Amino acid sequence: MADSNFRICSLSGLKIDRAGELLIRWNIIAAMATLAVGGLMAFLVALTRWPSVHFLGLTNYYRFLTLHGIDALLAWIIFFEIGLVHFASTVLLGVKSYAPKVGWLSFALMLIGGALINVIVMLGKADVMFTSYVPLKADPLYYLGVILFAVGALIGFILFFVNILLAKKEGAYKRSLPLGAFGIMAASVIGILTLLHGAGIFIPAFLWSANLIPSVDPSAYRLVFWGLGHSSQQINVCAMVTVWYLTVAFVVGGKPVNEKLSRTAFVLYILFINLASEHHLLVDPVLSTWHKIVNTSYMMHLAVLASMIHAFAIPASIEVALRKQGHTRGLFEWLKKAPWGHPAFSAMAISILLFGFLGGITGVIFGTEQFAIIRHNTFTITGHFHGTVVAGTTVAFMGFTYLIIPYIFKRQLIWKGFASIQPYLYGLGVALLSIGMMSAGTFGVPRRHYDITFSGSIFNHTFDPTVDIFLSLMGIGAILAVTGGVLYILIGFGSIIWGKQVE
Ligand code: HEM
Ligand SMILES: [Cu+2]
Repeated sequence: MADSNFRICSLSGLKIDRAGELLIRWNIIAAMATLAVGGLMAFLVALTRWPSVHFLGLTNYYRFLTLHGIDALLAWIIFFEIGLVHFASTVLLGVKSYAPKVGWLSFALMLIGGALINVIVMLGKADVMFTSYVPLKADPLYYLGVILFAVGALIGFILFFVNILLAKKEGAYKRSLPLGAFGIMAASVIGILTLLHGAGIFIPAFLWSANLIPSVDPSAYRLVFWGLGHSSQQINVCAMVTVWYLTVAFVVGGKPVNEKLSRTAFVLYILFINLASEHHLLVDPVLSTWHKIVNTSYMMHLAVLASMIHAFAIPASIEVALRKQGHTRGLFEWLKKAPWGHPAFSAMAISILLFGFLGGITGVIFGTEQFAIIRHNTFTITGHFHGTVVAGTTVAFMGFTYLIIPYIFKRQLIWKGFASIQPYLYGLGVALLSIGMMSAGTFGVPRRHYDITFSGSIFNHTFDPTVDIFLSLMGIGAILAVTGGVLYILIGFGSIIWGKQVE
């Protein structure tokens, strides 16, 4: 292996392999492109849910909602995570990418699968939303697209293990992986389990839609689907928490205060999260109460414990690092002197705060059987997961993009002023969006319904007028968040194309 393929990054000191670097770049580029599409769809859907605007008609609403779920939740997040897989298993360890061709195969399958899904949905052949619950039926090519995308991602996660094992043989690390790579390892373990569930359910659905098998049992579909749908949220949490640790390390030089504890917390995610997937099925009459309670009232709390550990460990490591830099006056000088204008740092802090308060706490509440019964399928749940996967994961990934554009793309950020306000703008927008949705849901406003004023439907009653205030709050939040999202896309692509070259 020729060492000439490596370069040393002048900003971070990282030893970067050319082949690994290209894989990271293209996965991040694909992630940003799909977020742009997902964000546009979000805007149209949000304007429709805002009764005073009520933008789209029935068909387009469901079509664009399907695409929003697919592009934002599946494509943006997973492309970014595969970028992180390459980053953690090559750059963080200072080794080369051992099988770049396999990395490109994974990328190509994800790209083809993702494009296929987008085309089929836009053609109106799959208005089934990202959950595609049977017996809703889409064109076979839709399921094929999901399968191709999932197989690509599966190969990407498997490649992580190939890389770290060969790196160990080469002596890149001694006993255990550095924490950043350990977190992505946890994400990859969950990723592989998750995607196997995906195959377990999308292959039968594909065969059924191609008329090769007569039916798929709806309750079996729902159970196995959430083995994919929920567990993949834990890939997101692992990746997000890892990004928090990496950001603290790169921006303020912070080290975890108790590395063993942080590692244990990642292991808790692996052990318990899949079991906690049943919160999606708490109102499902098919499963027994015993089963549901063991999963969501016991297993879930062990996964939540892990998040609590990280939520205390990371701010503590920031405090220790900043105090070491001399910010020791009083209790909070370190907090005041933190680099709030650095978009990677502020995004990380906003992500921790909003994930904790909007996503985490609400998740524990609505994941208990009694509350799930009241809130299931209301807008409250949509508010909850925009608190986790948008205010948490998406904000963290946006911050990480700003961090690695200079390291990996060798470009300086353009529009530094806009970049430093972008996380605040997006975070504020998503917070209002999430709070507006959750509050409206409290009054019974359903999710996935394009017109709650529509009489003659099952909602043939008038909602409490307060609902209008909350849905307007959501709409205003959506406008702010979309503005922040557009800024992210412009700064991201603009920097990659026009940013000043880093030595
Ligand atoms: C500008 C940012 C965003 C806005 C304004 C927004 C807005 C919305 C709205 C209004 C809905 C409609 C729900 C309904 O009618 O039931 C929705 C659904 C959803 N959003 Fe977002 N969203 C944003 C970003 C994201 C991101 C980044 C993700 C994923 C990482 C995401 C994931 C989802 C999912 C999974 C659904 C559910 C789709 C379904 O029920 O089938 N959103 N969003
Ligand atoms: Cu879940």
